[in-house]
Amino acid sequence: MAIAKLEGAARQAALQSLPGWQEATGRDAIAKTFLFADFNAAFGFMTRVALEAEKADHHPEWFNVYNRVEITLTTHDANGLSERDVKLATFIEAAAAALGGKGK
Ligand code: H2B
Repeated sequence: MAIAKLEGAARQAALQSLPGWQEATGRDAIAKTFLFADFNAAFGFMTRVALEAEKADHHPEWFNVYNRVEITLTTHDANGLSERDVKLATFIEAAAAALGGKGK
């Protein structure tokens, strides 16, 4: 299913509302790394994000080592960034804050 790419002023506004998220190099995606106190907190965070991702049918690309979670968001069905990534990133920000995560 085709989904609209996020472009122009709407894209700039969305990115400004997401502190610490960087445009990925070489692809149309955004990325952020979070650090937690320990694995328990990191995995608790990932669990919250996983349940939300499944509910929204929009899933992160991510990598975890102990207390670090590296996340990349893009919309495969748009071949780039879409409003769905902004929505998930906004949820991720709240979940990270709730679990004491800090952007790296
Ligand atoms: N996640 C992401 N990040 N992008 C997508 O385009 C996407 C997804 N599409 N999760 C969904 C699943 C799609 O493949 C299923 C069939 O709805």
